[in-house]
Amino acid sequence: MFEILSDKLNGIFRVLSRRGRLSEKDIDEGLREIRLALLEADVNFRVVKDFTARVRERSISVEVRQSLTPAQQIIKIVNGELIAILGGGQSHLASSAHPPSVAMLVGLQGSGKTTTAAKLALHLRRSDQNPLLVAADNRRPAAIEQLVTLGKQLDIPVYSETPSIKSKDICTHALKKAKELASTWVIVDTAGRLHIDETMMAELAQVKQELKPAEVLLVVDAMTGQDAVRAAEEFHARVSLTGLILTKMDGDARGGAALSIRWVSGVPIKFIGIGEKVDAFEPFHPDRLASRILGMGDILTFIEKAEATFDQQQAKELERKVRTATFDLDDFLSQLRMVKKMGPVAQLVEMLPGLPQLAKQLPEGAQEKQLKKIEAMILSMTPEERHNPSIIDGSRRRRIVQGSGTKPQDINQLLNQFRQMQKLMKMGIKGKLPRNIMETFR
Ligand SMILES: Nc1nc2c(ncn2[C@@H]2O[C@H](COP(=O)(O)OP(=O)(O)O)[C@@H](O)[C@H]2O)c(=O)[nH]1
Ligand SMILES: [Mg+2]
Repeated sequence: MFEILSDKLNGIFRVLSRRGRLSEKDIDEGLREIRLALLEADVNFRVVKDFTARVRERSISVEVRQSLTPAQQIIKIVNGELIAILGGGQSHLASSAHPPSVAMLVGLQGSGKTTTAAKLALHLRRSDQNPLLVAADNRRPAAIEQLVTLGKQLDIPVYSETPSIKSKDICTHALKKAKELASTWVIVDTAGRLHIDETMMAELAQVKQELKPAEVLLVVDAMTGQDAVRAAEEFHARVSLTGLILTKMDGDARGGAALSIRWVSGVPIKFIGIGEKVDAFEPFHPDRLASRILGMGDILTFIEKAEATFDQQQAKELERKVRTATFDLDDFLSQLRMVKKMGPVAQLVEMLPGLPQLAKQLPEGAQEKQLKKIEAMILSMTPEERHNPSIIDGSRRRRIVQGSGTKPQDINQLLNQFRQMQKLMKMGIKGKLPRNIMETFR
């Protein structure tokens, strides 16, 4: 899930970051593409509209556009707003003051209710709770059987009765059983339908009244897109939900349900199901999903590291040199060192979107080696050579080769690259220049 959206967003950010300073028009163009990417991912149009309006409002500010890294600022804003539409922080399970706490699972048939009941019970037991599962889905004998089997497998008790008993009564008896077993949690698997209908809702309301649950959790299949979002709205209107569990997040759907459901329904996502196995289940973290969608490995950590390392004043000075084409090999060297200060290059590259593939093509440690070589060559030059490399002739080159333990080709390559950089600077293509040496890796 999310791969397509992730790729699209990364492409958009890559284009933006190549552009240096951003005009209002650049930002609007980027936003238009973000809007399209979200709509293609089946995100609810109201969510898309609100999201892009908020990102625009924050991105358009002069501080962002005039900053040294406008594209990265925008990625940060997008990340923040994604987290916001996903609910902000983590939403924990609520328990009642006196045990047992009851979690009632509701949802359409096939959404993954029964499987999720077992997953939740296992999750609770792993947090030192004592759960009891209740098979209140009396519509299909097979559903009772399914829960009993899962309970046996996990060694978690399951309360069940013959299907002829009303669900409300099964629940009454189950609560008694929970007292006997000193259960701290009771997890109730209720009957679903293929479609939302009046009988089901009335029955759920009755069961809810009986159980007085701490949690009414709607289990929805994330693969069903906007249908899942509508289901959340309707269930919430009828039985007033306390949380959502999104199942089948391991599927290859476009991710629109996950990205819309919290914002549209107002109900927090508490857990996600990520596979058929009973332990394929985890608490939902908006921030983790957002950074997964932005496909950034850990780009935020990278941005923070970069901000801490690249002194703003230094960067301004550098820009002045670029503008006046007085950037020399000494400046080049200090750029190189800033990059090195940030940590192993391979690790940095890992954190950048799109770059890991490129890094894989290089043998391990190759980038560091390359950087060390460049550093050695520049250090073997005299200050005059560094400031004005055009004076480097055959005999000077021999001296540098010996001093740095490199080959004449290496020096030629470095000087050629540097000449090209200078040429660009002289042409004054402002904003299109690599802002730091990392960009020469792009
Ligand atoms: N891939 C995947 N399959 C799931 C997940 N949760 C449930 N399923 C499958 O969805 C199907 C329906 O699940 P079930 O629990 O019987 O749904 P119910 O009718 O709502 O009780 C089963 O084949 C489950 O194995 C999940 O998170 N990922
Ligand atoms: Mg079921």
